[in-house]
Amino acid sequence: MKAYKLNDNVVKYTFGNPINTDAVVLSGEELYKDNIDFFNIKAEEDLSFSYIMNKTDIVYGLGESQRGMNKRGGIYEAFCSDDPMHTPDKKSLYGAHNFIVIDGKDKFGVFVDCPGKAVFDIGFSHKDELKIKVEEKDVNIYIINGKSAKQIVKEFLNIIGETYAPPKWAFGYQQSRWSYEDANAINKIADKFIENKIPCDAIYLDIDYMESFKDFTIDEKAFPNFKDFVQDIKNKGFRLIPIIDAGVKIEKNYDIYEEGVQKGYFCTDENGNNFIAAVWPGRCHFPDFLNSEARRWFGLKYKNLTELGIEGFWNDMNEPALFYTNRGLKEAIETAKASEKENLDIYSCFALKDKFINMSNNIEDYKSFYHNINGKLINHYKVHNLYGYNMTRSAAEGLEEIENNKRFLLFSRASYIGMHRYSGIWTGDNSSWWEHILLNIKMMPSLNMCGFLYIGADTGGFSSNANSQLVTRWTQFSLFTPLFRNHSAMGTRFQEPFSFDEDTNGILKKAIELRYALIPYIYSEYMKAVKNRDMYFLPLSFVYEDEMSKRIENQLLLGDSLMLTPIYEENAIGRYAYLPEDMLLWKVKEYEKRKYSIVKQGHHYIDIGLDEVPIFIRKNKMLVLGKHAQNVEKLDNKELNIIAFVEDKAEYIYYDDDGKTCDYKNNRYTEIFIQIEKTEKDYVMTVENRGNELVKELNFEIVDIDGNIHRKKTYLNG
Ligand code: MIG
Repeated sequence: MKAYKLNDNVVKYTFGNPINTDAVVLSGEELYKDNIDFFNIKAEEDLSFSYIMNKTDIVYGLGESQRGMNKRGGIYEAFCSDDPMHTPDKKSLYGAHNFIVIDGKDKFGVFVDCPGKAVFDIGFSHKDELKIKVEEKDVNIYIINGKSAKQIVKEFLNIIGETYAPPKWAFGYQQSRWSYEDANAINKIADKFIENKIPCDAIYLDIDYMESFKDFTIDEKAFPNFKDFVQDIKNKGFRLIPIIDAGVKIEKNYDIYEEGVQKGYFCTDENGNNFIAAVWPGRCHFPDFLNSEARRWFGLKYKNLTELGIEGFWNDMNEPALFYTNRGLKEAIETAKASEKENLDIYSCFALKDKFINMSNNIEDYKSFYHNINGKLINHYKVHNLYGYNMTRSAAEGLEEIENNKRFLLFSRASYIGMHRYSGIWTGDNSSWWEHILLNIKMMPSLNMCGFLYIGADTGGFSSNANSQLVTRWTQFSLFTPLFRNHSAMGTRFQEPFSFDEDTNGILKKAIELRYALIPYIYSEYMKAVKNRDMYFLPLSFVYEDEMSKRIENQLLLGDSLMLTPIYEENAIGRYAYLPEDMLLWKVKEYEKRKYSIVKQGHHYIDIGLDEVPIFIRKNKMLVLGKHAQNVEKLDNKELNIIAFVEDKAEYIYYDDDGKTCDYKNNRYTEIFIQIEKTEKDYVMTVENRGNELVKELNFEIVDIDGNIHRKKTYLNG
C-alpha cells in the first residue's frame, strides 16, 4: 500500500494497481507513513476494512441507496443495478456512490474508489461494526478529515470537482410518461398545459419515439417531420427531451451498429467477438464507453438530435441492464423443457421460475464481456460501476464538442461518483407508494454529499397507480428539487396535473406556480452550491448542533434560508415538525397571498391542508421570491420580493447568470448582496448590486420576532 497526501485533510491510500476511475480530480504527493489509523485492514479473499462504532455514531452518505439518511443498521452493495422494486431490503439501486461520513467519537469520511463490487455493512451483521469489503484488491481509499460532517463533505466535494449545472429552463416543471406514443399525443399534452395555464418547460420522449428502439433514430410514422415538430413544440413553449439507451440494436444497415462493428467500438466476449445481450430492441451490442475513442464516437452521435433542435437528453438502461443473453436464454429453455415431464415440487418449481427471472442482469453475463481500456482487455465485472458514468460522460463531452459553451440538460440513471461533473441523475423506477416520497426526501441530501445536485425522483411514482392525493403531496415536495419531473410507466394510471379532478388540477397548478415563483431562490442556491462546493439539501444536523436535530430525517434544509417539512402520509392533514430555533412559517396556498406565523423552537403539530405547502424561513434569513410564468424563459423578475425573518441581522447573496452558457465558470455571473439590520425602531437595508441589470425593485417583507410585518422597497438600476 502507498499513501498520497492530496491536501491537509485528504490522504489517498492505494492498494495494488487500481484502474483510474477519474472520480477524483486532485492528485497528491507520496507520504512515508502509510497506515490508515481508523481501520483494521484484512486482505484475505477480499480486502476488508473494519471499524468499531460508538453507540450513537451516525454514518451518512451512500447517495442513491435505501433506508435512512443515517445508514446505520443496513447493508449496501455498490453494484449499479436495474431493479425496479425499491423495497427496503434492496442492497443496490442504479448508482454506486461509495462515500460515507462517520460522525461520532471520530469524525472522518471514506471514499472507496472501487469500480467493481463493494459492500458496506454498516452495523447490520454486528450492530457496532462498520465493515467495508471490496472484491477487487486494486483500489484507492480516500480518508477525509474535518471538524464536522459538513466540513468533511465539503472537503470531499472539493476533491471530486465542480458539479454539473443544467440550463435555467431545466429548473422548470417537466412532464413525462412512457407511452406518449406519437406527435399527436405530445401535442395534446402541450395543449393541456397551455389551456390550463399550468407552467411547464419540457415534455419527454420515452422509447416510443425511436424506430424499433434504435438509438438516434426517429419513428417517422409516429413522428413525421421531426425537426418541424420539435420547433412547433418549442413555439408552444416546451422543449422535448428524448431518451437514449445503452444497447445498440444488431441490424444490418443501421449506421450506429455498422460503424461500431467496423471500428471495434463494442464490448467483446473472451474470444474477441462483439458481446450480445438483449434489451428493448432485442439482441444488441454495447458501446465500450470505457474506451475513449468509442466514447467520443458515441457522444458525437447526439448531434443527430441536436441538429433537429433537441437541447436535452436522459440516458437510460446504462447499468447496463441486460434482459437476456444467448447463454441465459438457452439455460432457461433447457430447464423448462426438462421440467415438462417432471412432477415439479415447490423447490423445482421455484428453481424453474428463477431460471427465467435470473436471465436478466445476471452476474455470470456481467463476467462474460470485456472492455478495451487503453489497449488492455478488462473484464466488465471489475469495472461494472463505471459503465453508466462513462456513457453519460460520452454524451456530455460529445455535446460540448457539438456546441461548445452551451448548457444542455442531461441526466442519467446509472452513475458513479465523478459523473456529477457531467450531468444529473434521476432516481429510477420508484412506485406510486407513500413510502417512496419519504425515501425521496431522505435520499436527496445523501446524493448531494456525493456531488450530485441536479437530482429528482419520478414525481407521482413510476410503477403502479397513483391517486390524486399522492401526486399532490409528492408534487408539493418535488417542487423544491432541482429536477422537477412527473413521470410514469406505460400501463399505469395517467398522472399529469389535469388527469384527475378539477380540485386536484387547481392545487397542482398552484404548487407548480409556486415552484416558478421560487426559481430566483432555487437557482441562486443551486448555482452557489455548484460554485462553492456546497450541498443544496442538508440534514438539519449539518447546521444545527443540538442532539434532536441529529435524529430528524423527515425534514430538510434547502440552501441557506429554508426548512422543509413535507407530508408523505396518506390522509394526513398535518404532521409533527421539530424546530431547532424559532422560525417563520408560511403555508402556501397561492404564493401571491402571504400570511405568516412564528413557530417557536421545539416540537409542534402543524396543520397542513391538502392545498398547502409549508415553508419555514429560518431566523435571520431571507427568501427571494419572484412571479410565475408559463415557462422559465417568460419569467419576468424585474421585481423581487424579499421575505425575511429578522431578529437582528440577515444577509443574503442573490446569484444569477445567463442560464444558457458555461460562462459562469469564468466568473461571468451577477450577485446582489442584501443585508437587513434591525436598529432600535426600524430596519435598515443595505443592497449592493454586483452587476445584475435585470432586477429593478426589491420589495421587502420583513417579519420581526413579534410577527409584525415591515414593508419597504428598494430600487436598483436607476
Ligand atoms: O425497462 O424507457 O427507468 O424511466 O420510462 C424500462 C422505458 C426502461 C426504464 C426507465 C423509465 C423508462 C423506461 N425504462
